[in-house]
Amino acid sequence: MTESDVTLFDYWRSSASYRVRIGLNLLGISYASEPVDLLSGAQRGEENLARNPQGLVPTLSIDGVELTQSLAILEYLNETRTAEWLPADAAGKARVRALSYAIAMEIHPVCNLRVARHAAALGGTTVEAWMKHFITDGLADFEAMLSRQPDGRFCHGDQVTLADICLVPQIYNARRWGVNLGNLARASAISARLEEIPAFAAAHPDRVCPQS
Ligand SMILES: N[C@@H](CCC(=O)N[C@@H](CS)C(=O)NCC(=O)O)C(=O)O
Repeated sequence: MTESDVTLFDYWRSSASYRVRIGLNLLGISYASEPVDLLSGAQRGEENLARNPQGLVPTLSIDGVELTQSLAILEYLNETRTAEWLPADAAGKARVRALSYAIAMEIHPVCNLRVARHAAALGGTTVEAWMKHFITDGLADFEAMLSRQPDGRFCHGDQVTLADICLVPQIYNARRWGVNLGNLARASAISARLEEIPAFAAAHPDRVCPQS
């Protein structure tokens, strides 16, 4: 599918941006990438605040609108394109959303770099120890949620869903912070399968990292 005027304002290492890159790739939507350099604080600059009042990435400009919040963006794409990232049945939909939220609304906000840096500045922890602690706990909960349903190729059966789009960036982050994934048999196996899908592989931070 060729679409014109699609721009993703993102940062290569941002897991919320990584989710949206996966979604766009899965749909075959080609887009221009406009990096917002989180290290230099560009997210709090006037230009980014005008498109993303929370001073965050990602923002997706598509169909003449500017969308923020990665899950809202993915749900928009799911509704306006043929994505089928949510099962048709209400219970399945609720389960996929619950798995997605367990990552995007439980692990991610606590492990945002600014939160971890603030905690470390208050004393008694380091950024690395903070990340390891909350990612380990959060992924253990995720594994327990997965194990309540029969095994499938992916998080919910054999079709890629929103939960899978959340899982892969979270596993990337876990590796980045040296989290032991040894107890996450199902999540690790699912992530390994997903990482082989070209749309997921092409969204990997190392593949989109701007060359200096
Ligand atoms: N819930 C938001 C989270 C967005 C978010 O936290 N983005 C991070 C990068 S992953 C960010 O922009 N951080 C910049 C900062 O904290 O200053 C979403 O899913 O889009």
